[in-house]
Formats: sequence, C-alpha cells, structure tokens
Amino acid sequence: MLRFSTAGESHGEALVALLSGMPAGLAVDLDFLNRELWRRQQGYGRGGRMRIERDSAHLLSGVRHGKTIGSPIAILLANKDWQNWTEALPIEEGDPAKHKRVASPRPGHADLAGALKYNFAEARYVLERASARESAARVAAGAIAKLLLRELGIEVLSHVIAVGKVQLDAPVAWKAIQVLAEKEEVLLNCADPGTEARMKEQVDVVLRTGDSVGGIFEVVAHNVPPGLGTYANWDERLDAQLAAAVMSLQAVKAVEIGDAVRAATSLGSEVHDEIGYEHERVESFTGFTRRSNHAGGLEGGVSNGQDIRVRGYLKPISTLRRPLGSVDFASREPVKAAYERSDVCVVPAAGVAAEAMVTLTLARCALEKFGGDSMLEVRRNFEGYCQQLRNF
Ligand code: EPS
Repeated sequence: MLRFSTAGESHGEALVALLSGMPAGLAVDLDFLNRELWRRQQGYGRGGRMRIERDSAHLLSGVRHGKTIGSPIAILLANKDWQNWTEALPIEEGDPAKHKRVASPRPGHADLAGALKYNFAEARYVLERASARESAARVAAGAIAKLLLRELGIEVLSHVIAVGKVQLDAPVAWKAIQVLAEKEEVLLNCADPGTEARMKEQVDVVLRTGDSVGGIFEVVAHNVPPGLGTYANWDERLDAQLAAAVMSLQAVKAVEIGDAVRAATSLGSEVHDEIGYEHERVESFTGFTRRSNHAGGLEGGVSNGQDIRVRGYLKPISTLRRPLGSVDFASREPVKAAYERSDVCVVPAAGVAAEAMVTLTLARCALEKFGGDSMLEVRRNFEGYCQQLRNF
C-alpha cells in the first residue's frame, strides 16, 4: 500500500517526506521534483520567506541509479532559513532568552487550540508544525507519485478559480491548464489574463491594508481510467478520499467535487451528465461519452473516465499585519494577535500542494487496482484492465 508521512518544523533544520509502497523500476527525475517544488513557491502575494528558500529535494533512500528500488523513499528538504533560527529553536535546551515566543494566539490559526492541547505556555511550537511550509514535503512525495501516474498516462495539474471576490466563471480546458503549468513566471495561476489581473488587484489591496485574502483552486486529473475507488465501502469511495486529502491542507476549509455547490441548488435535469456512445472512439478508455462533466469525473465514489475535478476553498491567511484582537498568553490581558512574517495570498501554491494530495490519493488507488512490486507488473496489470475496458 502506498503510504506517506512528513516531519519537520517551518524554521527547523529541514523537512522530511517518507514515501513507501512505490513499486521498483520507476525512473525518478530530480529536475521534475525540483520544478514541482519551485511551482509551490510561486504566486503573487507570497511573503519574504520565498526570497530565502529555493526548495530542492535531496533523496536519501529508495532510489538507486535513477530508479526506485521498492524500498521506502526518504526525501530531505533543507530549510535555508534555519541558519537564522539555530538559537531560537535549538534541539537541545539552549538559552531561553533567545527563544522567540508567539505571545498571543492568531485568530484562525492553530495557535490557541494547539497550545491548549499540548499544554504549551505560548504558541511557538504550534506555529512551527501547523505552518503550510510542511506542504513542501507533500509536494516532493507527490512529485514521485506524479511520475508513477504518468507511466499510466494520468496527469494532475491545478489552476486558480478565485482570489477573494474575483472569480472566474468560464470552464477551463485541460490544454489551458497545461499551458499555465509551463509558465516560468507565475502570477495567480489563472487561465484568463483579464481575471488574473483583477485577482492581482485584490492582492494589492490587502498588501496595502495589512489584510489577507483566500480563494478557490481547482485540481484536475486528466486521463484517469474509469473504475478507481468503489461504492462498496464508505471509506473506499474515491470522492471521500480526495476530499479528506485536500481538506488536510493548511487553510483549506471546504472541498467541492465538480460543480457540486451549484448543483445543490439546481434541478437534476440541469446537472447530470448525459451519456452517449461513439463506436469508433480510439483516444479514450471506452466508447462512452458525456455531454458535460458537472460530476467532476466521479459517480458513486468511482472514477467514470472523465477528468476528475476537485476544488479547494481557502480561508484568508490568518496572520495579519494589522492583527485582530487576541489575549496575551501570560497576562490574559487583551492585546493584538502576534504578527510574524507571512504570505498574504497563497491560492496558487495551495493548488500545487493539492495536486500532490490528489496525486498521492489516485496513485494509492491505482496501485490497489493495478499494483505490483515492479513497474513491469503494474504496467502489465494496467494494460490488461485497459484491454478489458476496450472489450466491454
Ligand atoms: C510557507 C508558508 C507560510 C509562510 C512560511 C512559509 O507559513 P504559515 O502557514 O505559517 O503562514 O509564512 O514562511 C514563514 C514561516 C516565514 O518565516 O516567512 C511555505 O509555504 O513555505
């Protein structure tokens, strides 16, 4: 079974990702991993940290001579900022006078709930692990999973649908999302330049006013065969697994599959994707066609062969330069919430992290269905299933 976990604190020495269950014989392209890490660091509205870090993956195990060997893969991402925190966050006891307290919890952040839970007198350790910096390690693991899915012809990318109140309403074609992913300069990763310019204006407003802004991203998984996930058991439904995976990302507070939000207030005749059949359809898994994809590629918790579309709704960043009201942890007196260098908008970056989560989820399901210890076995099982679909 494909499993992954991460370790590391935002200003600690490094982040670590551990990925196990990858079949042997998958070529690992380090440039691709680093490009994915770079993509996560982009976007208008990132903070000063992104000028310090240039994330790159250091593979420690599980890959030899350029290919996976079936053993657990450990990836290390050094935090360049660590050199500024060695005295503030030492592993050993260190000098308490040099520690940097987070003296008053930020509304919306994990600070208060985390301090109460772990019995910390202030929120430094909470911030360090709750921080979205951790998502860099997920992107590194997700990049390897992307390489696996690519071997099966499946691609996963994201684009931004909304920043604050500026929303793109027109559907975005797969080709346009591919073009976005190739860009060397990322503004807000929106497929429509006019909308993107207005999104930038939203970010400029919050930069000026010391506020922050959230938004909506959409992850699209292209060329997914029908039959991943199952309705047979509640916890094996692919839509449920994808929702949990994307919801687990920092600041994501809602997940939507396809056009589910609009569908909830529409009529059945307006939202269900009518089924057709083309006998000579060669570029697809089957001859079955749809007039639309409001379902986001999932029916009954099973992939149906259409693009899988998962949207994440991000709350605005909870660290504000003009902080909201809070209480001092020590005195319990009313004060302004703590401020620490932060981003003001991370919707494009969150989209890239969500690509990793969707990819890892699809890769796990794909390996459950087509799994094997080597890529040879996986490809053979996959091809056999594709043939079965063609014969259906
Ligand atoms: C970061 C995400 C944000 C940044 C962080 C790097 O973390 P948080 O979720 O805590 O707001 O602010 O950078 C810093 C902590 C910093 O020192 O600037 C990321 O995605 O890499």
